[in-house]
Amino acid sequence: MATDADASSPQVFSAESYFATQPPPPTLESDTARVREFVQRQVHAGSKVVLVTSGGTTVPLELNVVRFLDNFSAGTRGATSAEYFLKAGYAVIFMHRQFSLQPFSRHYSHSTHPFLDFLDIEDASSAEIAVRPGERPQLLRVLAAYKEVQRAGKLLTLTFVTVNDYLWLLRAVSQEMGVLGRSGLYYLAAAVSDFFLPRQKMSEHKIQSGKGSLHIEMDQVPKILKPLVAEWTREGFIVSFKLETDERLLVPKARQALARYGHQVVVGNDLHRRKFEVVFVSPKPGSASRDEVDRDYEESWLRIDLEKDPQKEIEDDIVGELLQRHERWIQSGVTR
Ligand code: 9Z3
Repeated sequence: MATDADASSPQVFSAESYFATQPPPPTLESDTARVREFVQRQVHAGSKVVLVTSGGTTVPLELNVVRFLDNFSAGTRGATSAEYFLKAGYAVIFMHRQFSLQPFSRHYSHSTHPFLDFLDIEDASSAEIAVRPGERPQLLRVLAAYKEVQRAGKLLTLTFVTVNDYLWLLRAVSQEMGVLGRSGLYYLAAAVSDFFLPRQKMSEHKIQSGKGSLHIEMDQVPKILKPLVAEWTREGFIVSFKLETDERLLVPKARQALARYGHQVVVGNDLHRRKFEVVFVSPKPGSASRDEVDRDYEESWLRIDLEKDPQKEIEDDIVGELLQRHERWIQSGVTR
């Protein structure tokens, strides 16, 4: 086991050795205090709480970071799902990559629906600006839902950028959510890097060109679901996402994740089909002991027809399905 990362040897980081050697983000303490306060308030209100993680993570290559690795995720799945959870009455901890999409404001993102395009200047001298009539019904719907969520204090937003920020924050949030017991739901839709460069191996300054090529050996990010399920939040209902580009791998990889970590659901999605098709993979009822490696699994596919209904968002149905499963989980009172 790696206990102390040095500059040369390849490391196999367990979660434990990771947190012992990689530094926490500076905002961790204040973020944790906000989460604690939010969770307490929801416990008093008797609300169910979902943690939604969303967006990609970066992997910096230098300490004075000029370059980093990133991935494609815009945070659509997470931001959209958060809205449906809020609509269903859940309190939402929305943990997202800085500048990725957010609930409500996502409807007016700069690329899909820039807000300057639906405003008119009525009278420049008195700064009178009006929303175009055709845009009003949707804006009213989005704005009303947003204001209501703000009024009720049901949405807490946390930000990460690097995979290191993400890991520290996920640990802190899930530990704080432990008090929720079975009312806590984890919806882990962020696209998390599998590889990272430990601090001890990073060059301090900008990597110089001139050698003709660049070789970087990265270490594997520890499998964070393992301690999440087994230690940090033992009663929560945990849904992880599995992304593949070869659809044939989705179900086997999802089963493998369930066998390894013993959580409740893996939602599998193919990169190119994720807007209209996902698969839910879970242990068969009755084989739910989380310690058994040999459980039976079942899968169910969810598909929507975007040609028939272009406005439909698959997250509506993903969340709908998970609400039912979470409720059954609460009712079953299974202790793990
Ligand atoms: C997902 O699979 C999400 O559904 C997407 C959403 C990232 C595809 P967008 O942000 O995309 O709406 O554009 N997230 C999980 C991906 C992931 O990193 N999963 C890990 C893995 O596959 C396990 S936690 O190993």
